Amino acid sequence: MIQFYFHHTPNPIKVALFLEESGLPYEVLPVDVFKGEQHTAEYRAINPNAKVPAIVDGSNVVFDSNAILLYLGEKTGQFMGNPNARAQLYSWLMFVATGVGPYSGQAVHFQHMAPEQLSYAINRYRREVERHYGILNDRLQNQQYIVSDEYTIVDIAAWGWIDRFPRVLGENALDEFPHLKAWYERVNARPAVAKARAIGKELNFKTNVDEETRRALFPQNYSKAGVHVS
Ligand SMILES: N[C@@H](CCC(=O)N[C@@H](CS)C(=O)NCC(=O)O)C(=O)O
Repeated sequence: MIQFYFHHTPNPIKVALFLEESGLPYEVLPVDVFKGEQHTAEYRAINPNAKVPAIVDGSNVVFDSNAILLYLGEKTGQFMGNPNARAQLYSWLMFVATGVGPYSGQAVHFQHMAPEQLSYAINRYRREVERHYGILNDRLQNQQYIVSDEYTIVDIAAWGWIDRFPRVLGENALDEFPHLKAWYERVNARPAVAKARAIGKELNFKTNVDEETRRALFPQNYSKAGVHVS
């Protein structure tokens, strides 16, 4: 049984989708990142980066959503696409892992979480996300999924963040990217998406952003350079 360290945020939901797609048995272990549970010594022994998701699969501990998707894809042989397209799968997975994900996260941060509206930062991250969306839109013009016509872990990884497009770029953002929008609707129609979305609905995660939450999510804003404050 896989232990799945979860919070209802974009990176864990990718892993939720894989687990639901694959049918692997798992149990959900909530980590309330708004309360700072990611910083406990027990959790940092599992994920030294103090973020969700992470999984424990027997003696294997895996952190980072994209590493987990690769690990589970290789473990099960599912959603890895055609072996002849492996170079493309790695390339697009890293494009999502290092581009779409972190830039979307920073766009959300500077628009919705930062104490000041810094137009340079907001513009920088929004424009980059728009550029990434444009690259995916072009890629999807003539094929159903990101690597090829086959649904893979790259679609699962991208879906976790594209699902947050209203908060990242605004309610109508996908209208400018019709092929990406069609892909998003195609992935959303998969039964596993509804199941992944339902995970943790019964969990009472903290939702309000107060001083405790700001300290939990942005500890570097409260520490001296190079000094960790837990
Ligand atoms: N590269 C990591 C990023 C993980 C990440 O940023 N997770 C967020 C939730 S989506 C988190 O744990 N936030 C709490 C925090 O930063 O303290 C991954 O893909 O797993």
